[in-house]
Amino acid sequence: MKLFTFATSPYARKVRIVLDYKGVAYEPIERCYSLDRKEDLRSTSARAEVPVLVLDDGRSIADSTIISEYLEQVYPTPAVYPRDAYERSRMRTIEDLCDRTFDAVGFGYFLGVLRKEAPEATAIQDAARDECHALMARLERELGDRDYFCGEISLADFSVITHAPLARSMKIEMSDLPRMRAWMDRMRQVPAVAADHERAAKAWSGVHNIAAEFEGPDGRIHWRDSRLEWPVRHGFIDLVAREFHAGKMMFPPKAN
Ligand SMILES: N[C@@H](CCC(=O)N[C@@H](CS)C(=O)NCC(=O)O)C(=O)O
Repeated sequence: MKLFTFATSPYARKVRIVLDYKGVAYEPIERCYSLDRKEDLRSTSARAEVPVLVLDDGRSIADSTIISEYLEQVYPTPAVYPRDAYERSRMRTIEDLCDRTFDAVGFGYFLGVLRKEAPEATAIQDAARDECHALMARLERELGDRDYFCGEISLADFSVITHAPLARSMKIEMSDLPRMRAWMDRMRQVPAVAADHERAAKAWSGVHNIAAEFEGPDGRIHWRDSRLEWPVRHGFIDLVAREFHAGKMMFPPKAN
């Protein structure tokens, strides 16, 4: 199997952790359509996003949640879905919180870093920091006194671990989050998570210019669904409008 992946993408990282945790062999292919405009990813994925899993017979599956569900069915052991139905729904809720909200908070934060000359630059970073802290507090409550979010280790843990370290990058005070701090240390002991951490840290250490990580050859940035909702919800609609009118936004291709 092949996996179209990108070292700093939380969605691609989640799927790589699942593959590694289950011991499934695959060939990783680094792609990011907005940055490299390579047609092989574009022709495999309707939304031109990573991750995409390409099976040995050429069929492909896009979207981290859908790929994880496929992997769980085809490679059931070790399981990454809880057996209990309610815990499984909690797992999906936590994954969704990461995919929709945590991801958008990180995107908003880095947009503020990238557009440092914009009048809203400080305010958007502050709003992201506030919401990141609120998300970490929510996860602290979800964790409770468990070792892992849903009892046994699951996709919920693999989703959160690709986002939670952002709190440290944003210099968020974590003294009121003792369970999350202990959980992060616990997760780093899992070999598939440690391998992911190493790959992501190596990729971020090579990022000397945040623009290179965001802007494609024509200066456009990939936007979609919740990444658009977040700055509008926080009142940064003028910043979004300026990006739009300056032709700096690109969206997933229209359905065909
Ligand atoms: N719902 C998708 C979201 C995937 C996604 O947004 N991937 C981003 C990377 S973090 C991407 O490929 N963006 C396209 C681009 O930047 O060209 C999933 O869960 O896999």
